[in-house]
Amino acid sequence: MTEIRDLLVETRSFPPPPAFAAQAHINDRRLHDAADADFIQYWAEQAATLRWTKPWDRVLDWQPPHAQWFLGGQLNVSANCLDRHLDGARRNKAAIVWEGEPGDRRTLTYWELAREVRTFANVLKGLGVQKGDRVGIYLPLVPEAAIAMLACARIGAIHSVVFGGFSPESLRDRMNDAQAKVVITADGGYRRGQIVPLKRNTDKALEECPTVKHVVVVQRRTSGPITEAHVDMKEGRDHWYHRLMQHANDQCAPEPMDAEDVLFILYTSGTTGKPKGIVHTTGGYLTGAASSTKMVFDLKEEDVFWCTADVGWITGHTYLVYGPLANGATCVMYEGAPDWPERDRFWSIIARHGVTVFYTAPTAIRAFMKWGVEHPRRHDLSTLRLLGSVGEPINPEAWMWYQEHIGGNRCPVVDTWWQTETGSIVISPLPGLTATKPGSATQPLPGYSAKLMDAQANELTSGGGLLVLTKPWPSMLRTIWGDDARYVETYFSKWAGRPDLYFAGDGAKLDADGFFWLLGRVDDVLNVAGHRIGTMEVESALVEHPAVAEAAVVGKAHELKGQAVCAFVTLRDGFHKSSELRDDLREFVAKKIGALARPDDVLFSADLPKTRSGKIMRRLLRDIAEGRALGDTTTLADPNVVAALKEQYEKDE
Ligand code: 6R9
Repeated sequence: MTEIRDLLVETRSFPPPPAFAAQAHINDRRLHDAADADFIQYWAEQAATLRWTKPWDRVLDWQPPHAQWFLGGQLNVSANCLDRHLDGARRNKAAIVWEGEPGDRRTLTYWELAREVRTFANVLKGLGVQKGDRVGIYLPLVPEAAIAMLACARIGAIHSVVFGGFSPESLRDRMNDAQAKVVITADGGYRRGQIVPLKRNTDKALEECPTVKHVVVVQRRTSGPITEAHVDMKEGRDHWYHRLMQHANDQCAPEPMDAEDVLFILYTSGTTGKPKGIVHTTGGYLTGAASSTKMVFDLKEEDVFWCTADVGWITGHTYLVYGPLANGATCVMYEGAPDWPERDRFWSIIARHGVTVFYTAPTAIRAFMKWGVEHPRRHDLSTLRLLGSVGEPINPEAWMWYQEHIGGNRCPVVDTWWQTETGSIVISPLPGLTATKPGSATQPLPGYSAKLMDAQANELTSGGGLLVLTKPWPSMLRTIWGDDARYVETYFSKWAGRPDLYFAGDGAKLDADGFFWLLGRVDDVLNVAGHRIGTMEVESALVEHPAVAEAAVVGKAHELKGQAVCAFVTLRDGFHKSSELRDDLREFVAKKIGALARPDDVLFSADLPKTRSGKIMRRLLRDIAEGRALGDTTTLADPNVVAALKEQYEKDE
């Protein structure tokens, strides 16, 4: 069990500002009461806010651990996110307000976005993409990322977005697992003034992706195209996006999709080296995305919503694309880093576009705190009315800073707990109703039953335990792509004989008001700057290096990133520790997985602490990495190993 933080120190509570509550969509408990009385009926009402082309026959079919929602119903996600808004005044409303890192800008109205999506849908059809085929998306955060996702949805193709910061090998593995037919990429993207060579990475990945037949390349133009120098177009396989778009028809009727047809696969880290392809379907996912966006962000017609996540993560899927567009909102999209060209970039974006609702991650908030209040102070942030946080537990002091210096003490702060697997927000304040406490995600949204349990499936009403969802929900993952046994094993086998209990992998505490305080992962998954990284993934990368015999990776508390990757390695005979080798190993991991997995520390050791059955004791390695007194070492095969390691670590620091 994760260590239990002392909560008694945190007694601050902030009721919704009366003016906010008065105008909020939700300011009483009626929806909670309705959901508690009949959660099936509640979800049916939420789903009914979408446009269905055929009504469902049955709301829920629950054969634990497999759920199907809105069976028999048909709808199309792109029609819900676009066509629905084209009849009235919304057709001329900005759907996406985009800024590139170098300062280039583009705004797409709903009308324009819909037309781009239909045209690109025809481009995909022209490349032979059919309903059910998988399409990889490996793009910088440009409007074409949303266009590509929605175009797939329009024709019933399944998209799998891969974060542009991932390596060629990560892309290769995901495309092979998904058996993708087409990959959509760009010549490059911008990050901290540098060009990310996405097409070159794609070329490298595709050397070993036999199923991929076509590549569509978006030209990322700024003052001049990135292109020529960076891009090698392979005849017959590679096509420029803008050329294909010139020749494609702009009419494309939305494919009627069954509620349970797959909408997308998104890969996420787990406790083994192989990422899991999380499968989300059409009707349930959109129901969760649309309803939670409206409730949690109190979304109104005139809002300007900015979710800072990249589309490569679930937060970008649900709260940058599908949730806001299903609600007909205006979304801000920004390609680059928060400190480029200066540390006030985010605040200048908020002022420039009049952002009203802002959703970001604790790791960013901690960096803003460190950079100082002079940066936000230089800008007019008075349009903001609501702030959100997601990705990891937010430290109470970061929460307070966010509320005061960004929200001007007038904006409620919603700390939203959820996962790639849950598809949409599960535990969060409702900003017009819930009295927030800094550091607590508060309580489940209506229709969700989050509980705390011990290892024997006893429900706990206070103290620390494991976070469990005891009832199915529409936007839940349906399976792991190609590996249903792993789905059952990972999420529904924690408690023997209880395949109905979803194990989230997080530890939590409940306070006297029944509020949840998330404590972090209880499995071998790290959370580095809000990104999930499996310790096994990093270990597997390390042992591929010729110098490495064995590797153990643990997380180490980090001021800005929450956790940093810390690697312990033993070397093969003939190799010796050196600072060059340490740097080489750090870069090796960055190249294999992506820069976000680069270890902060690499410690060379003659041996790793193991139990008598041969399991590496990561708990002890964590103690060492975080400079704590060693916990219980009695189960170790050789207690001297860990003592020597600790001494060495302290010397190296
Ligand atoms: C949405 C997202 C999921 C894991 C999750 C938990 C952590 C996310 C959190 C939070 C505390 C919050 N997490 N939000 N922990 N408070 N508000 O981040 O999805 O990338 O799949 O990560 O992130 O540990 O299990 P994903």
